[in-house]
Amino acid sequence: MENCFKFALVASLCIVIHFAQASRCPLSEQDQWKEFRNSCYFFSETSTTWQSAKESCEENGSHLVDILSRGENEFIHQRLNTYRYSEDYYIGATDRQHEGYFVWESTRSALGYKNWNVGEPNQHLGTPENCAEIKTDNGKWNDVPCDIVMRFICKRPVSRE
Ligand SMILES: [Ca+2]
Ligand SMILES: [Ca+2]
Repeated sequence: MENCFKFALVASLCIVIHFAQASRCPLSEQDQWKEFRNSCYFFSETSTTWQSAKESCEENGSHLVDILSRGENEFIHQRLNTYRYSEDYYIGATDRQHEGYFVWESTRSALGYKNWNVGEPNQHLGTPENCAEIKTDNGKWNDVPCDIVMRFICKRPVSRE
């Protein structure tokens, strides 16, 4: 009986270690975290405003995603397609501070790589559009009102252990 207990203990320890090594991103019940090039990405299943999305990312030790390269944008676009979900997702770009001057919220740095949709950002019809989304259909970005409710993407570095 005692040996049996020891075996169970070792076996469960192995499983814990296996998962710790297999995943450098947080584990979650619905498996929303995905790894790409030393970063972890969280694809929300709930919808909210841009500000609330930002806070939700920060509670997870992450920030609203900043997209710094074409490869990164393609990774995100592909993931959105695998969800076969038509809603667009908030990203971390905003021109809340200076109209027409978009920065990544997490670093306050100007956008380097950009992937705006044709005619965007357009501050549509003069309505304040100070937050940005990535479109699920083509992976392009669009400025939208910050109080629209939609899904969102967070990003953080992978764990180093
Ligand atoms: Ca704007
Ligand atoms: Ca727009």
